[in-house]
Amino acid sequence: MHTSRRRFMGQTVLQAAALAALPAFKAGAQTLNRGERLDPRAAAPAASLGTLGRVPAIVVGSGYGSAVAALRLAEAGTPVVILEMGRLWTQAGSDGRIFAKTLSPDGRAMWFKDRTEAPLSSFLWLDVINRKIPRYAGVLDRVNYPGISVYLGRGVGGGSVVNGSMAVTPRRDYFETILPEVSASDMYARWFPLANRTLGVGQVNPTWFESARSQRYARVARDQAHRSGFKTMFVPSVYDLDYLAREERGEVPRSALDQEVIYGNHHGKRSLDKTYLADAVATGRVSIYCLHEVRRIRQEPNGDYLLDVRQIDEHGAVIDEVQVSCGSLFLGAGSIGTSELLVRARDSGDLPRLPGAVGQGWGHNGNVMAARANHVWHPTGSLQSTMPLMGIDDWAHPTRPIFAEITPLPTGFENWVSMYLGVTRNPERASFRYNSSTGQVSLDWQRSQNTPSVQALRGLLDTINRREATVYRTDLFGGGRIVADDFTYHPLGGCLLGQATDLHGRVRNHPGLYVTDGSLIPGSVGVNPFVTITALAERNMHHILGHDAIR
Ligand code: FAE
Repeated sequence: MHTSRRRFMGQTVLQAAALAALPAFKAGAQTLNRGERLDPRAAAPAASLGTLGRVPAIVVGSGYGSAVAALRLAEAGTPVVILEMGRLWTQAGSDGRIFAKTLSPDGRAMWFKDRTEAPLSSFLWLDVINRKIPRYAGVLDRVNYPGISVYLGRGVGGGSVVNGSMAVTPRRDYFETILPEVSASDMYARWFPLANRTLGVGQVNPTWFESARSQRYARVARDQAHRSGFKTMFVPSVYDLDYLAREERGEVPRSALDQEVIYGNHHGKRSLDKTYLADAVATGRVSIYCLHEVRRIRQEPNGDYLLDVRQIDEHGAVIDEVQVSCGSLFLGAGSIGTSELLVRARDSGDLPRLPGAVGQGWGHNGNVMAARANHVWHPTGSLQSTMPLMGIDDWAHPTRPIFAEITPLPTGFENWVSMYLGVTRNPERASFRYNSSTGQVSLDWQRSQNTPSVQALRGLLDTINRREATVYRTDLFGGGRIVADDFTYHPLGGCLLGQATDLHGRVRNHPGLYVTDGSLIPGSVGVNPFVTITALAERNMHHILGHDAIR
């Protein structure tokens, strides 16, 4: 990818910000250095949030939707304040590492948990995966609702810091089904290409793929899929695939080949702090306040939005509670974060005119996982890249459409496992509900709503198992289960485009209030969602900046 000079400057500023103002993590220590807020001098004139009073534009969160909003606002000349509840992940702790080790995690791994909560809970039924950790503002969160758990990234860059880099543009016919009022011609001619370019999406070299040691697991599962009559495709990625090849040749420090992914990558990953956010910061108009959580949104008589913001240190101690107001408020806190903020605002009476559609239409993109045990003559390799590059495409199936990515199980030793993340077409939806006695917002998804997804993945893998005379692994997901249907990586919806908002993310009845993240997408996109979230945000921001006054 061509790294522009401006982007390089932005990346340097984000690095410098960390060195200047962020807490260091002390490896092995139960108590870590006391944190300070990210000094906004790194990106713009210094001022603590509480002294700002009123600003023109605030962006909540720093994931895909937020990063697009911040960049395009700043390019249009508007000073932007980003409020992000997580840390900036660019500074190494005393052990020389920015992120925790995957197999021996510490507090950096998870957002204020006493123990890690990894997607795989055991291996050979042994409780060897999750570890006790100190409570800390770590990079991965697992929000546990009664019927489903949702994995989220916490920190500057949101989900981009922890995700698997799979950067897939959805099938056009399915996109037209889920968002019929959005011009697919514009999306596919303009906004998807722009998103792919700015995110730095790349394609694997097929010749390298066929010979790479770290891709054996993918080739084994691909060949089995073909023998059962299924089609496969390469999965585009924002991981630097040249870097991956160099990792394999031993020329550079390993990251994808060092089991790194859900707790952060030290190298190779084009997370948003290296792309959109670096570009945004390089404009000189963007200030990022991290460890600042927006807790309440109200509207003032003059139409401005007033935010209650809690600043914490990285151990969770409250440093400050401040208020800041703005004329234009862009919510990019993700499907869960934005839906929670708006449902609470409406049902607590802070923003009572928010539409009834706020909090509706949530889905998990049909996410389910399962694994198969291969015969000894089909080893999957002791070296596995954490960044999936191959998927089984059975979306054309008449009754159980599925796109199943072949995912690694990088234990560092031969395990003969083929694992799959299924994205399925599940029509079930759920709603967010406010509990006035606790002030909490919950999600009413029921486990039984996963049935279409489980059936789709079973349909695919039962076929492969029959052909290969193999069986499922039942030792990985807890309780002897074949299919992991208790968590998702892809929360979508809650503030649907065209329902809770107009067709460009303007919240109904609330001039100056916008939604710019995955909560706009109605529960399903048929592939991994971040390219769609980014492209839709680009489209919406272009329209908004052309029509609305940002005051
Ligand atoms: P998101 O990226 O979640 O950003 C929201 C940000 O807002 C976060 O940084 C929050 O900390 C912050 N925030 C939330 N509430 C507040 C508040 N009240 N105040 C201040 N800040 C707040 O939102 N997708 C793919 O396309 N390909 C993949 O390979 C892939 N793998 C994944 C693997 C994992 C482990 C996970 C967790 C997700 C994965 N995803 C993947 C999903 C993808 O990361 C996700 O769809 C996007 O990150 C969602 O983007 P948003 O802009 O909606």
